[in-house]
Amino acid sequence: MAAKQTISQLLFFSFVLSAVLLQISLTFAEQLTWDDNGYLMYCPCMGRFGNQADHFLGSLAFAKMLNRTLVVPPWIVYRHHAPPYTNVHVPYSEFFQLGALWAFHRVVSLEAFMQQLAPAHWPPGERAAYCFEAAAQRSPDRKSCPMKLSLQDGNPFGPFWDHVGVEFDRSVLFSGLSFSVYHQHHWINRFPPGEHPVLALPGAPALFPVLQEHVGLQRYVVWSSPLAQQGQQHISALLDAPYLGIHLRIGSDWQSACKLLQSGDTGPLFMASPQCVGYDRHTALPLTMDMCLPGLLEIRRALKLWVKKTSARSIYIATDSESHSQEINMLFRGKVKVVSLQPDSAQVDLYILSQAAHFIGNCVSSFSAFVKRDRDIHGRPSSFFGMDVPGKIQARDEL
Ligand code: GFB
Repeated sequence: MAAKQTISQLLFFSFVLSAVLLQISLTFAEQLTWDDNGYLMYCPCMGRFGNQADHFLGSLAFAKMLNRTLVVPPWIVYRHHAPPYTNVHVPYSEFFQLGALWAFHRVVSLEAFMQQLAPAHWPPGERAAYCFEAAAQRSPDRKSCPMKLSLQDGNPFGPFWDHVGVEFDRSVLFSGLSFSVYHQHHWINRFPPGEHPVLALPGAPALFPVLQEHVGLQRYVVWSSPLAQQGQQHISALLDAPYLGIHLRIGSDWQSACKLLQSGDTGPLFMASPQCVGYDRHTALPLTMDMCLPGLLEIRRALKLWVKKTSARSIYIATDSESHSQEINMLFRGKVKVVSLQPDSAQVDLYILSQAAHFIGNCVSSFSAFVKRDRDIHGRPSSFFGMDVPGKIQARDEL
């Protein structure tokens, strides 16, 4: 009888709690009011997750610099190898907490903006696209921003704006501006929010790789609870602590990219490499082939070193290609548990790597760079293949 009463009390409390939470979320949704300081909107149309994340940090800084609310885009996930065999637009909040960004600057998700604000404040007929004059040269009339480009090469631009039902009505071209703080006042004077409420850009207003002064913004990119829960479940079920996390970026596209390094066509600053060689071209450490495309010899060497140093009991392998689990298993003769989940969602790999006792990443990969930044924020150590002691890069947050 008493147990029955406790259960019904629990059910009642959980019902009340759900009602309160629902009310809070409805109130929050209703509270979305127009920001007279204007909005900044862009398509994360370059590269995959790591590239998009680098661009996101720069765009967040740019929105703050212009004092405009950032319209946070969904992540573009390219699912061309598996169902649904097309681009998937994943809301920011599926992977990370939108609310955590507020500690730095005002944000709204693109989805909420379109649902709640656009109908009254950015209706069809009043949607201007903004781009560099040089970019407009790519459009047939050379006067329009190539927001969707042509049907043949329109991916991911067309599908992105189509996904939120946006057609652009006119274009505003500019030149002689950059996204750096040097042009802050030029932007503000050229585009006052009263006349230009929504600055919609074809790409991120940011550089790749992320600038050194924006690396620290990673602290506002906080895992969503469902994603973290999912990752934690895998960690508890599969891995014995302490575990080592490694990122093997060795697939065919990467092999082609690293060939450029081998042929001497790049300097040490190549894609995400400033994260380990330094940001200054003049003082950058050398970038070796082992750092870009580690062979089995280097993978074995680094693993032996770090398993010993950290007394690791498991190794988690995240990879875009083969995991080399068998070879790694043989190396430790079964004394260290070797796990490679190869999950459907790359973010599960990122999360598991972010929680490891030690992480060995790929210096040139922005996928690894995301993990490294996340770990730095939490004081967790990382190294790279081909570089056991990374150059000291200060994660400055000067904003
Ligand atoms: O993240 P990303 O920009 O990093 O692109 P890079 C690599 C993508 O490959 C990831 C998959 O977003 C994932 O979808 N991937 C790579 C992985 N490593 C792993 C892994 O360990 N686990 C899982 N689950 N997936 C750049 C690209 O890649 O490489 C550029 O963004 C270009 O477009 C260049 O292709 C050559 O910086 O490594």
